[in-house]
Amino acid sequence: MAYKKILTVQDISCVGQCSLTVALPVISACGVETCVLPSAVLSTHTAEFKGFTFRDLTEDIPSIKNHWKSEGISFDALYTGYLGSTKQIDYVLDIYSEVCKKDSLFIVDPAMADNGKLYVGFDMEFVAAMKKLCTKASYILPNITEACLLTGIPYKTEYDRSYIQKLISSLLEIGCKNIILSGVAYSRDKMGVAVYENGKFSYYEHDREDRVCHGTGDIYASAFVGAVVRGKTACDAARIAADYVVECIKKTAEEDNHWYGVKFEPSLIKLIEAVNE
Ligand code: PXL
Repeated sequence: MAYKKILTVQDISCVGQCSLTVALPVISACGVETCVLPSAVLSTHTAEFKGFTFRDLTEDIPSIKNHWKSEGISFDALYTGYLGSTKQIDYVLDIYSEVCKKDSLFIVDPAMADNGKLYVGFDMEFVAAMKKLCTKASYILPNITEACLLTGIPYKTEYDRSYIQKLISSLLEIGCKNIILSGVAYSRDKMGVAVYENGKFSYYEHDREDRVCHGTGDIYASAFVGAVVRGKTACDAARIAADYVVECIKKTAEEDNHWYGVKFEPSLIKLIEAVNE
């Protein structure tokens, strides 16, 4: 197996089982060297915690990148998650052109919204910048809310296949390449992911867990990245990531008051097995 080195750029939420505290263990478990660039440090994530601290690290990014350049460091893949400002998006583009290899994969999770709403602290200017980033990526991993914001299509909670096709074709029209659209449910007891890769469309469906957990998007994206960097097709990586998230939600649901995140650690062994199959 070729040993791959990835760079992931996203925040550190010290408590909350999301962003870098998920990406680092999950991608490493997939057998991929995981280098990190923290976009900000927060005491917790911003969903439901009150009074969190936020240290923006935007101005550290250019000097970190320049040091890597002077050391001749480069990456086989770049994966971005939650970014703290529009300026960071421009800096990420510099990183991609200056310290990634020519054929590096570029995976963007446009982590900025869910359930029809932008996360605290984001606005439409940020959405416009994220749209630009998405058009440069090899793969994007939006949920339905994010796909709506990127395309201007109104958000719906009930829809049919033609709505999902429309979201995907609009993402292609704005210049996105390969699309992994998560949280696509055509019935009450099922959940799924719609994948568009190299002109082919597929849909992976699995049982829906009743429990809603914060942070499943980050776990999903990190497992997808680990699997795809290990050479799986987008379709297989999407299935592996979805099955892993279902396991993590089941573990989380064993306890009533684990409200701020997903217990992703106990099922890492299953992810490792799936990625190495
Ligand atoms: O899970 C996405 C995420 C990442 N980082 C921070 C967040 C969120 C979602 O709320 O607040 C800081």
